[in-house]
Amino acid sequence: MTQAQIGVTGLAVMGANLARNLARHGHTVAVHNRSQSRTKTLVEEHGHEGSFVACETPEEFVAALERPRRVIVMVKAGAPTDAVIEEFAPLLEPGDMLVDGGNAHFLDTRRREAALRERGIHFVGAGVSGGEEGALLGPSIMPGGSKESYEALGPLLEDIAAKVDGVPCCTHIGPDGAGHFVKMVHNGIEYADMQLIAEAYDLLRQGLGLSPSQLADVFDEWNRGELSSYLIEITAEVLRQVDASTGKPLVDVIADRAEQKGTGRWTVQIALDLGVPVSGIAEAVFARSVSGHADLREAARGLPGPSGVPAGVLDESFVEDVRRALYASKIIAYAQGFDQIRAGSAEYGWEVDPGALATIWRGGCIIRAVFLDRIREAYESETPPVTLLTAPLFVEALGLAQDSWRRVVARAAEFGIPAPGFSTALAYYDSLRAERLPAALIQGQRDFFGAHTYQRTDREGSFHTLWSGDRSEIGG
Ligand code: NBP
Repeated sequence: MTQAQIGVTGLAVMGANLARNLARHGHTVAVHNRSQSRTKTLVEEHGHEGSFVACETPEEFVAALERPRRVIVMVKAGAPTDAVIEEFAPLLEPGDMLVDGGNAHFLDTRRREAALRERGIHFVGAGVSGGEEGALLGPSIMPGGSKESYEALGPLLEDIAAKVDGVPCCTHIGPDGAGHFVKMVHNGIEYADMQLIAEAYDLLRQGLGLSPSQLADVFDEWNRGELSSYLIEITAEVLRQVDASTGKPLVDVIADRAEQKGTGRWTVQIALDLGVPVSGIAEAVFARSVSGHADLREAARGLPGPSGVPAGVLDESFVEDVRRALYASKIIAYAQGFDQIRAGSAEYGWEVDPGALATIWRGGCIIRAVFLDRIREAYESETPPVTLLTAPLFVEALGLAQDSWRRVVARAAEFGIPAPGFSTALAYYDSLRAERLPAALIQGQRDFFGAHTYQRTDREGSFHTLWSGDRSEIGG
């Protein structure tokens, strides 16, 4: 029987496309799926693309693999992944590698990695981004797990990953759950980026009355500059699409309720646990949540507010204002995401290299953008910034954008156009650059009702004012 270099179990759209990608790159791939029909279909329809070994049972699949075995699991995240691990682990031997390419929660990955390590099996939680097309043509791959496993897996994964300037969009991220953690934050950043683009669209549509096809032209134009990215590119395509049954722009017949699959929510939950302010990502998750609350929206529709944008108040210059505001807000969202990665890396001892991460996000994944090159440069400079906001390139960009940014947020408030992403990004920027924050007053309030104490600006120590006594201060 032919020995396969690697195997893929779970042949729905992602697994099938990854298997085809591996086969197209000259690797012999063992393929297996719980329901055999998927295996059969894959080999019947795409068998000519490379060398596949179709396996009906887990035993047959494991026997078809050269040692140490490399098994990619591409099944639904959660209980199905545990079920597959339970099924395959007893058939594997020490030194074998089990790769979970699904969207697992990184804490599940840590648990699974620890359990399999006891049995001598390398468990690799690998984030895979790029959707089904990416899986087939070149995704961005974020593998965690042991360094040793990456030595055996890396060459194959780098082979099938997207390439930018000849550099594969795949690198070893760090131990245990590091790969799935960065994939989670990647998706959180994706939420923020999409929300900001949606706000830009809404501001220009409501503010200037531009049609979807005119807006498609605007996004096409923006895609030629510093905003150039996959998300801007597809935004233009979606806006240009006309609905076949009504003849209206498709965007006007799509229900305005955005869905979320969970990774954005996880990003915010974990950020709260780590104490990292990812307000841009949080606003994006909440904005989707608001859109889905039909009952609240129905009840509140018609509440008092400005009725639209008066004619002639805004002119063409608003387009450039919105573009700059979008770029500045995007810098904030990415800076916050990278802060969360730094915090997670410190908490779990992963030593994630942010420059390497920016490098592998330049291609293959949903947030791929020219902009990631700027982030890579910032982190690879001799003095990497504490926050991306202080990298010289971004200091300059934010400086150039800020007048526009403030005008756009003010106009949005004035005309009653919701722009939570733009607003929160600007508030974060102003908070970080502020000399003093009103947190001092909050500390005073906390000390008043809960004797929580406060620190002083002029002396070391903890202090408390005797609020219900003579109001003298104690402590030091
Ligand atoms: P799905 O997430 O829809 O999962 C379907 C696969 O899981 C089928 O192969 C199914 O087998 C298998 N499966 C299930 Br469900 N329960 C199982 C069990 N108890 N034992 C064995 N197999 C089981 O597939 P997908 O959309 O291709 O995504 C695969 C993974 O990749 C997911 O974790 C997803 O979150 C992640 N991901 C998806 C995308 C994307 O764009 N779709 C992007 C990035 C990552 P069956 O055929 O026998 O029912």
